[in-house]
Amino acid sequence: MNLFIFLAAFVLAAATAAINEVRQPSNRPGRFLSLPNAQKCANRPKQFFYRGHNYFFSGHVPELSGRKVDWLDGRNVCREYCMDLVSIETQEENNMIFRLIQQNDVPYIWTSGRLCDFKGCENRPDLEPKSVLGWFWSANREKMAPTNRSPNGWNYNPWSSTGHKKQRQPDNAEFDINGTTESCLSILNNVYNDGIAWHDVACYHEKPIVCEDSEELLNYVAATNPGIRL
Ligand SMILES: [Ca+2]
Ligand SMILES: [Ca+2]
Repeated sequence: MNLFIFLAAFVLAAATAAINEVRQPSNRPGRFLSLPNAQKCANRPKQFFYRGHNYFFSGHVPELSGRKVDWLDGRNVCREYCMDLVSIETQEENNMIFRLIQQNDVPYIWTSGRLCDFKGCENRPDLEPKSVLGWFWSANREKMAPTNRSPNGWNYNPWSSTGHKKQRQPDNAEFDINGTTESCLSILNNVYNDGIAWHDVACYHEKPIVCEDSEELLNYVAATNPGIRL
């Protein structure tokens, strides 16, 4: 029982922290992160597997194919399956996702990448300048490498060297057009004649998604559903 209370409090705290990420002026009001659905977690699509995590591309799941969602809805679709939008910590994982996009001619996908520009990110000199040091993976709240160089252990920088303004990404280009910040990380397939590459994009755009197992949500569902097979 104590474990349950601890886990419930933990998940609630994590959800509350994450809600701040989505309270953007351009977002619809009153939107929250979804909690996992134990049945969906047990039957989640397992399209491929890497370092202990299952993944799937929404275009390959009958009930999701053809569906495009904004960034928060993308997180929530994944979270109901005890997953989250993909977070890309290694070059090998990135190559795997790039290959998926290339082989299936996918125009773009959402990742869990997010700019720390919401409540709770203020007065953090370690996140400045935001365009270089302010990015993290929402799925596990892990900080990203500086955007202006190759991450440690990688031999290329996954951020595109061009975009709408013909500048390196992230460029926050949409802000100049309509005042919307480009706070979410999408992988675009040659949209700017730049191959498959990372771009900062405004979070309201609707895209297909790649989901990756969330250890936090799987552990929570395992602890609250004795005997469940995940
Ligand atoms: Ca990952
Ligand atoms: Ca951009």
